[in-house]
Amino acid sequence: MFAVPIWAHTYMTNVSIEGEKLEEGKCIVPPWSNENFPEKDVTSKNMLCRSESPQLNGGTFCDVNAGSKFVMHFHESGPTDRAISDSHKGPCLAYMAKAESNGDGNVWFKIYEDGYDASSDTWCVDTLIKNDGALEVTIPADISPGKYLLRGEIIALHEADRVYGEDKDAGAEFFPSCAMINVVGTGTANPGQYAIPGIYDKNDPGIFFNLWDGDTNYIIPGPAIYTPGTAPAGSVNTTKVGTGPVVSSPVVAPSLPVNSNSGGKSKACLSKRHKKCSSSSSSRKKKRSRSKKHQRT
Ligand SMILES: [Cu+2]
Repeated sequence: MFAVPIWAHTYMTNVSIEGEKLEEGKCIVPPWSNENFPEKDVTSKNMLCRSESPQLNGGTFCDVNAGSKFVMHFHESGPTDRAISDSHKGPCLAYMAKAESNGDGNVWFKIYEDGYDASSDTWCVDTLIKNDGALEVTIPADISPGKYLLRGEIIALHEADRVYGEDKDAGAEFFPSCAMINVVGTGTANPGQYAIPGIYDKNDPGIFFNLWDGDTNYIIPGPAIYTPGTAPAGSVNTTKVGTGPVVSSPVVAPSLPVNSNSGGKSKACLSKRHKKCSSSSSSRKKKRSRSKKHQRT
């Protein structure tokens, strides 16, 4: 048998620019250990790009035109694998930040979100699976050119009916992955006022959410999507608004040691509770009947 990890979840394997799919891993910040484990602690630095300190040095930034479409491909264990287990219902989101920040400070802005459509009982994850893992976003047309991190994120809610920390499996699963892009254009806007970690709280209604109780009103977590034309022009670090402290450049990335103590993470899907991660037909069937509750309002 192939050594496919049974704890497989999802991560960004490829990107497509102007319809061309690039080779695996190109212009993507690697996950912290070539793995696809979820992060569950919204205060962890791993929330950034599933890497405590994104290793941008030596990486390639791909040119992307402002205003153009950009596709992030998410797969479970590699580019040809399925996108994600269909048990992992939840929203998809995307954020950007100037790469010079290394992702640190109040530098992020949201560019995309897709949650739950009650009329069709469709989660973004359902759409993602239908699209074979392709998540398409539009790069805001008015942002200033330069290097950015583009953080795509899938959130799975199958364990989100308990707050993170309540028991060892409790909490939503976060699957952030970051692309590295060089935005080409003539824009002057410099949005970016939110910190990651910092955008989410474990008690947010879109993070502490019972997928199984028929609640059709899902509130996507995080800040509002950036509206082009609303950000200040000029320096990112001197004119932005925000509730947190303004971060001055240059921002030095913390040189934290690789966290080998992944604790509950690596065990999460090995536990009985996390059989929801498995793709056995019985578990799928159970999921389907449970999710039908969404249709009873
Ligand atoms: Cu999972």
